[in-house]
Amino acid sequence: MTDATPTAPALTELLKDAPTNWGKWGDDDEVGALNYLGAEQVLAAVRLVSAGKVFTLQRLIGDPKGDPVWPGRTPAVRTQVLDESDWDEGGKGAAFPGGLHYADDKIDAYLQGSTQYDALGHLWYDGKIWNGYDARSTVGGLEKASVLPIAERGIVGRAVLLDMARFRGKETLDKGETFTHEDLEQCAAAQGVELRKRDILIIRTNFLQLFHEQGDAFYEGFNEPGLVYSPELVQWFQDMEIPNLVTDTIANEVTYDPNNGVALVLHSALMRNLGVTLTEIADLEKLAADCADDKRYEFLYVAAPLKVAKAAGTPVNPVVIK
Ligand code: UVW
Repeated sequence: MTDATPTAPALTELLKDAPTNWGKWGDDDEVGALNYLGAEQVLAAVRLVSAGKVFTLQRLIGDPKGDPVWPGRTPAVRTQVLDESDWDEGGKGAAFPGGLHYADDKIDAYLQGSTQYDALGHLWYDGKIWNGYDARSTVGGLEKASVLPIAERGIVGRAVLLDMARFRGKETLDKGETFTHEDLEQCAAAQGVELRKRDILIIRTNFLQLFHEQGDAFYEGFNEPGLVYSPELVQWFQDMEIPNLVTDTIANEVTYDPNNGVALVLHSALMRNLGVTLTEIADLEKLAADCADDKRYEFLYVAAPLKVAKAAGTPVNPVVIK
């Protein structure tokens, strides 16, 4: 994947005055803005549960219709290692006392190849990752700000769904379509939900529906829709103390900023600089349909990313409870 605009400014220049939270939670912090989610936030979120409705937000791994991944990554491959045929005559199935047979399988997958949490050290510029750690600490596996401390902590809080596709009256947002924090506020107002400090933001674009509809053409001129960088938007995330941004796109934001051509500016401004955790490729369709139905866009959100040592990201099946 190449930069769409050769004249795009360097991130060091674009973000030279941007806020950071480096050091805010100590010199050894590895979970960033998740520090905003304390016992008070957990208890307030639990009190939102009233209907007993449960939604899981992970996309299917090994979807027969294909798994959408970031260009250059490959979808997961699941391999059957053992099944009943291994106990056919001459098969490799072991003869267990009592006659036990079993099935085994394995998976070869990008840790960022499905619904996932990014580690805060997943992406950087200027030789420094989250909290100012040296980017050389990523060599051979993340020694600092890997996804493990995030997985060990878990994520629980009040989340709000912002259904940008429905708000704009569209089945899906378009390639490269952008929106701002002001659009998020207008969407929340139209949905009748209050955005509060320390909310987990879940944004629906339904863009990945086009992956299934368009086949290979989906990747031509790849440019996902999403939030677009501005200093005001970054300040809004900072003032709102947003701990976690969850989207149904592969990379959480418009891929190429239409104002300057820079790729994934918000990964740098929000994740590297503010420590906001990013959750990508969520499946929001059932949840969004239910919210449109019961008009309740706030709920308890719980996520337990897998614990993988030194990893830059890890799969997750977040759970929403209304
Ligand atoms: C990149 O940052 C390249 O990928 P993602 O955040 O989508 O895993």
